[in-house]
Amino acid sequence: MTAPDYDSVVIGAGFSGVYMTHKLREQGLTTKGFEAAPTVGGTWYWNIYPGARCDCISMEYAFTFDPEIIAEWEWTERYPAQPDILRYIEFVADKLDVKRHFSFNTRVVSAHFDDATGLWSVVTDTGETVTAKYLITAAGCLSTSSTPDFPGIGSFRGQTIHTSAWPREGIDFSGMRVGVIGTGSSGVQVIPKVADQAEHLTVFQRTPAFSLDCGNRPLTEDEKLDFKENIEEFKVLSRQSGSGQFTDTLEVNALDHTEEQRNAVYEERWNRHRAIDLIASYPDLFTDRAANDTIAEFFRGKIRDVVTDPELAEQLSPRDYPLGAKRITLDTGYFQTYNRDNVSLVSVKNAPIEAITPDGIKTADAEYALDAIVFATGFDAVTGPLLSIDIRGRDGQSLREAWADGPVTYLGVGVHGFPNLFTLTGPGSPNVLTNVVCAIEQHVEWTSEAIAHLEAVGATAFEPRESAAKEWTEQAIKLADGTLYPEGNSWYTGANIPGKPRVIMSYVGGLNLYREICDDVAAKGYEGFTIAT
Ligand code: NA7
Repeated sequence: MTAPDYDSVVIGAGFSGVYMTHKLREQGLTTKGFEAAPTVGGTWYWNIYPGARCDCISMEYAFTFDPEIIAEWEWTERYPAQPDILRYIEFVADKLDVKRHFSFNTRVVSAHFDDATGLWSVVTDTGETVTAKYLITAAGCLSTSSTPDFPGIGSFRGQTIHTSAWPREGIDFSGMRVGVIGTGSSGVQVIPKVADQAEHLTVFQRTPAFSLDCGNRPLTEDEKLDFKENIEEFKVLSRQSGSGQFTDTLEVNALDHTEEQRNAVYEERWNRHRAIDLIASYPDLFTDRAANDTIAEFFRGKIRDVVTDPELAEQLSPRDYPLGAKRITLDTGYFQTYNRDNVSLVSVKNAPIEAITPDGIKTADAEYALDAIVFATGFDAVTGPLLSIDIRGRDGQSLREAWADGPVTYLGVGVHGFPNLFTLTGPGSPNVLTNVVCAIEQHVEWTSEAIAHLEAVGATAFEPRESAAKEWTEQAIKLADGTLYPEGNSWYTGANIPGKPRVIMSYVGGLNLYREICDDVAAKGYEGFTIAT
């Protein structure tokens, strides 16, 4: 075998790339990392729009593998804001001393498997080419932004900004007429902040959000101490949970409770300010639409409590998809924003945006003059970051062609025909349907153990059997079909990107079960994979 430049290449320096690089080095492998940004952080480097905040509780959105990191880092708020998370990843990367393995400001443009040498050849936009035995994508799930291809988009005379590409020097909207397109997590967070500054804000809403007041607040000293003292118990509980966030579910179905009982349950959980506690209240909430309607109506009631104009409250109320089929957003004063005199809502569901004009936005029934447009229009999630790289496996087969009808993976981490490729948080793994940091820890640890095994047995190539990948993917789709996910036009199913195959992007069976399956596969000598020596 020709000697590679490195044992492994890692693409991306977010949570997964940082931890993966550390693990590989720990096991004595040479590793080269590439990262498009000037430093670590990944998604949390780019998403600096005002109000950007995680929707997992800070202590849960953190690594658990290193006692020193746990002991030395202190979160300040219950829900961490973007600057805190970026500081955290910087802290972890410095602590593990992994930055020196990365070339920053460097984007990988292609990665081709060479059948003759059995190595990956990785080319960057800075003209660098390196070879490696293992290719590990740590490219994130929400790192390829999506801006709809509105006619005339380039003609607008004012400023256009996507939430994930916010200027680092910030923007002052004072005195401006601003339009925000999109009311997903990013829109719901940025809208109150823009409203605080702009002369007038017009929100263009296609689908209303189920949003939960996150009740953010500083952490108490007791909470911080409790977490550190009970970290082992915390780890066990979060690993036992399907979502990487411990919660409790009643042992009775929602429809077996009276309306009064249900509302008491929902109210108590609403006040916990944690989305998982609400959606997991009853076992049937996400499998039975009638059960789901009960909690959806509870959320709509919360909107009516806040929004003073009943007509506006109704316009802001989601009605045509189940709660949870699109991400439940966490907000700070989102619905209150619509009580302001300088904010108006335009529903573009029935009168869609037809064009961007030099002066603003034209919908099917009106024109809106604007000085700036914010696109809170989301991401080509999960597969987008992988398919934006020209990845080619055996016989020159491209990943884009292989996934033309939707991604096919084994365990979300391996792709048939792409030897020695590991796709961290890839499609078909629990990725974004769990606390992603927990999912990352599990994927990185499983991958590093797999690589250790391959090195120990002197393997040259490791890849899933075609049948195993097909079966896994079919099962993942079947599992999702038993839930309400397919009923939401969301990025969970690729439905937000025109032309993207509509298929669930994640394994919905829970991180706990998924972990067991992965461990079992490993224990059985990597059942479902072929190992060539
Ligand atoms: P999302 O959740 O995909 O939200 C995008 C929003 O943009 C959503 O409200 C879309 O409406 C809207 N959108 C997209 N295209 C259009 C067009 N053409 N016209 C009008 N409105 C449009 O992305 P986010 O960035 O908010 O959140 C992504 C994840 O990041 C989030 O879930 C967290 O995990 C972090 P639609 O719902 O498609 O009708």
